[in-house]
Amino acid sequence: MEKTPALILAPLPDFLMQPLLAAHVCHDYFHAADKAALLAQVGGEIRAIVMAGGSVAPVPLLEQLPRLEIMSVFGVGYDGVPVDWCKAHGIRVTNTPDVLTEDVADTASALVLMTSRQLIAANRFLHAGSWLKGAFPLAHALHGKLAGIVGLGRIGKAIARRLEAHGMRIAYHGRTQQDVGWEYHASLTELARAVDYLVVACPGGAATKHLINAEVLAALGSKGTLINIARGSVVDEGALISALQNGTIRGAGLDVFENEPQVPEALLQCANAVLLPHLGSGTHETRAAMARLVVENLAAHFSGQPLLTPVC
Ligand code: 8YV
Repeated sequence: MEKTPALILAPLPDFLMQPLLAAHVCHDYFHAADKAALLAQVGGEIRAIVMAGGSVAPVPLLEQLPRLEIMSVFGVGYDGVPVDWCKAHGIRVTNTPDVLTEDVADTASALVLMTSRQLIAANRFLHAGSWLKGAFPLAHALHGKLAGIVGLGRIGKAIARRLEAHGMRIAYHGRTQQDVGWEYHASLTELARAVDYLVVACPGGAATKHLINAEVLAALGSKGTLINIARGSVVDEGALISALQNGTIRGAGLDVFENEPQVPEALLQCANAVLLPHLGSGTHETRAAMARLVVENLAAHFSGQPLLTPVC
């Protein structure tokens, strides 16, 4: 079968690039020194785009790809894809749901544990030889505490189940109340006021940009901790830094940032923040399953079969 031309918008791992190269003529837009020249040269041929969860495909770029048929996202979050524009132009979009749910939920519950029990600081304390001089300070228990999930989708529910196993009570906020046993808060600020841990698990994009703002952080309060495994865009990072610096909130556990991989120096300096380099889905097993979905969705499309995990 003839290889279809594809545009690669993100740095992708080898185990994904190999099968992509076997089926497509891949043009590396991400690493191209002269992106405009690359588009001028091959834009007219491109029939597929492959991108990551955090990457963005702006409309002006897509407008230069008149033969584009499908965009395959190596990630569950497709906030970087202009989905309405794709629908209007008959362009299919796929993502990688479900296969990463458990790993991302593990990361969220690890951040809850690391922030509550001060595990990162405790590790540093021991490596520094400080145990010989005295005991590590007491931390905070999880059992009996209230966790508020923002966005009770598949990942949000998997996080809630894990936190229940730690003896926590669960509440949630989202657009609609769901048929679950957990307490619903129609107001995000009220949820923040009620909980000890506010865990962000909603999609990114314009609809949720800076949902967690100064007002929500003030409501979370000095005994509250913010956890974010969703998208950096959901949290007003400037307001979060101020809240961490001033003790408006007790701490934060973050896997995602507004401008990755750039993390503001002021945030790096916050001792009350546990920071991870967007590794929520970063296991061999899950990334391999995600890569398979990317490749199989493209193969299904170009052989006229139904898509495995369509967004539209
Ligand atoms: C990945 C993600 O880190 O699924 C998502 O939306 O952001 C992550 O799982 C990313 O897509 C892989 O580069």
